[in-house]
Amino acid sequence: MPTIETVFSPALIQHHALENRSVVIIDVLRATSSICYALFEGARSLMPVSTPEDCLRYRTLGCLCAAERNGLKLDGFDMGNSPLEFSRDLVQGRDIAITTTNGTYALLESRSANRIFIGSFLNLDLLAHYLMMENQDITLVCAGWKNKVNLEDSLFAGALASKLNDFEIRCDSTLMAIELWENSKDRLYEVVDRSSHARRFKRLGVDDLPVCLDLNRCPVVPEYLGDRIVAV
Ligand code: 3SL
Repeated sequence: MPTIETVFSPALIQHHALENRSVVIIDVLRATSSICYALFEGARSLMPVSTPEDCLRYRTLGCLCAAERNGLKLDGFDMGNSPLEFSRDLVQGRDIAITTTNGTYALLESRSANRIFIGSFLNLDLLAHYLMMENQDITLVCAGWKNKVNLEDSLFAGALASKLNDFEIRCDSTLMAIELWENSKDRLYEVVDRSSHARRFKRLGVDDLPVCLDLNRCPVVPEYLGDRIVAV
């Protein structure tokens, strides 16, 4: 029976062996939601990179460049990190270099994994179905906020884990995530709206909770292959 583990923060990755496992990167608000949205809207690929400087280098290759730090779009980039910025008319057929505060960081920190997938509420059911078919050991990596645990990524880890019935749960963090999900799933918006990142959004005038919590809006399975994320 394959196993499932949950890592609540990128700071904890060092305590987990990711080799021979599939990883799901989770940054509900908003990087992994934006990646699912962009691929569903027809983007060809997304290249996660560490720094805004690295990101801009891709412009000479004809890529769109997306950069966010501390919740804000950086000046001089085509888009920040709101899913709604990745509209079909802008992204269809395009490659997009992207750097974000936590989501792309968590992904790049997980590169020792055998395979890396992208999870969000936008692709929950299809991703769960795909992972069941693949039947590999899985580690759910929550991006959190600057190495701190956050509510929305932990919730999503619980939502996904609760659908993976054929997996053996080996760690308390997965049990905790499932408990959280079971206690919150009937009032998802209300629970996430109390999170620190939702409060940060309110301060910044960002209104992306509705799109990021829109269950199964974007049925895609994004996988990081080589240096880019594509829909498989
Ligand atoms: O940290 C990240 O990767 C972002 O998702 C943060 S934000 O939602 O764009 O503020």
